Amino acid sequence: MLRIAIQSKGRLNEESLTLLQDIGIEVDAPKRKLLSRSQTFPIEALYLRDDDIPGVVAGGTAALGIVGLNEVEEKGAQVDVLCRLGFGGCRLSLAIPKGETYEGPEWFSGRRIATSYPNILRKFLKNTKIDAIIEEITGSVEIAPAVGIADAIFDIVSSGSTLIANGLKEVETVFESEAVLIARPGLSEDEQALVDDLLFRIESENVSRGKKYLLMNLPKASLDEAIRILPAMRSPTVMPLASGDWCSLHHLTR
Ligand code: PRT
Ligand code: ZN
Repeated sequence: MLRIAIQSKGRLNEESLTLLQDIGIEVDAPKRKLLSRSQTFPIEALYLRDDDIPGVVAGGTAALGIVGLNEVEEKGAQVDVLCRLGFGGCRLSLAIPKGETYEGPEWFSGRRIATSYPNILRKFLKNTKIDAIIEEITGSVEIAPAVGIADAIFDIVSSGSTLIANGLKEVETVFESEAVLIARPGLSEDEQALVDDLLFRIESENVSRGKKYLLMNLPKASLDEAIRILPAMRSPTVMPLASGDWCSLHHLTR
């Protein structure tokens, strides 16, 4: 039996559950219980705050977790990132008041930067040899410059509209993130077999997501033309029909 840590509420919760559902794994939503065993796969979901997921997986309480790569990086957790999941896309960026002139990272020298991601920021400042002051705050980071807590911020950006609404502009993208599946290193043979099954299902789901199954019966004489016209139809499946000069063409397409 595998235990998988999932965000209990927040931006990744719904899509994490949808992903599991899409690959045939039903678990109860976190409203009812914080630990929910699936009836369709030997797995149980453990619902947690996203900040706790990397540590719980690294520490072995859960074999797997679904969490933003930003959290894995920030916590420096010793986990294996098995695959990117294609949702929860965002970036960690530096932003400054929109009226400021920006010519490069030297702008940040001696300035105060508010963030909930001090470790990723510290690494960036070290690599760019910038000496700035990190003001660690846990929420409402975007408001920090306006209220005088900091000169700039380092925070998650997705559409960018929160920055604009707070009179800020994005000047450096430091880290690109999305939801990832993580695993505790050194899984047992049985656990690894289940994880391989899960990864196979996720991969199949990714391949088919957003695609359509095309089925077309047509005269054999028109087959070459159909393959030429139809999008990305490199190698369709062609099956004979009872009527000898007709065939059936099947293909997965976008
Ligand atoms: O309660 P818990 O601790 O579990 O949740 P949380 O509040 O810490 O995290 P949550 O649910 O907000 O986000 C979970 C994860 O979603 C993050 O760690 C990221 O990996 C991912 N993600 C994707 C985002 C965003 N997009 C995002 N836009 N996390 C936060 N935001 C914030 C951003 O900071 C900004 O304040 O949303 C706001 C709007 O962004 P714009 O740029 O679209 O305006
Ligand atoms: Zn959190």
